Amino acid sequence: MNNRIELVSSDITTLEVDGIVNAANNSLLGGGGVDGAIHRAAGPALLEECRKLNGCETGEAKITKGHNLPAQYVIHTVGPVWHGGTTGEDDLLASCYQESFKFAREFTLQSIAFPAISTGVYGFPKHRAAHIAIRETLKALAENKGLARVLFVYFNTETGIAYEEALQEER
Ligand code: AR6
Repeated sequence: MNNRIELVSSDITTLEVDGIVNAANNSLLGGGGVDGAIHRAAGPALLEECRKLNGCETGEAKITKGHNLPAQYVIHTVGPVWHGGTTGEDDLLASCYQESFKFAREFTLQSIAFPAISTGVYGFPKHRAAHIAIRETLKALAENKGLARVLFVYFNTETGIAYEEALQEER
């Protein structure tokens, strides 16, 4: 299954995949980080579509079209803010991946790219988050044979190393 997982150093908005995942906030109306980059690249029609979604709970996900992005769809998920790990952060982050993979199956996506959800402004420790991401992905890949490629996109070296280590350890 590991040969269906790719680690990519890139700007997620440039990827030609069926779906990209956005690390959004509860309003779904844009923000900084990867969320801001996705809204800039997709154009104002993405924000218009997001306005109709009435926000999103932490740990859940909603889907929109990709608009001006090369990706056909954007799955918006809201990761937990890190509060030290005792307020359900691990389960909420796992849920972000599970809910995103549900859309991947429902929309028969063959390729999906994830940013390192919650590990930027929201402060989730990178290694811990990478383990959760890889673990949930291995489960999803076992259940969804139509999903050919799962890309983990990293924007800093530390995140890339965290994914590599998690892949070695979870395999
Ligand atoms: N492509 C790929 N990864 C990126 C990109 C990009 N273009 N830009 C940033 N990253 P963050 P969070 C990486 O803070 O922690 C927003 O304001 C970044 O280096 O974007 O879930 C939302 O509206 C980091 O590794 O997301 C929320 O309010 C990772 O993406 C809040 O931030 C996630 O960092 C969500 O915080």
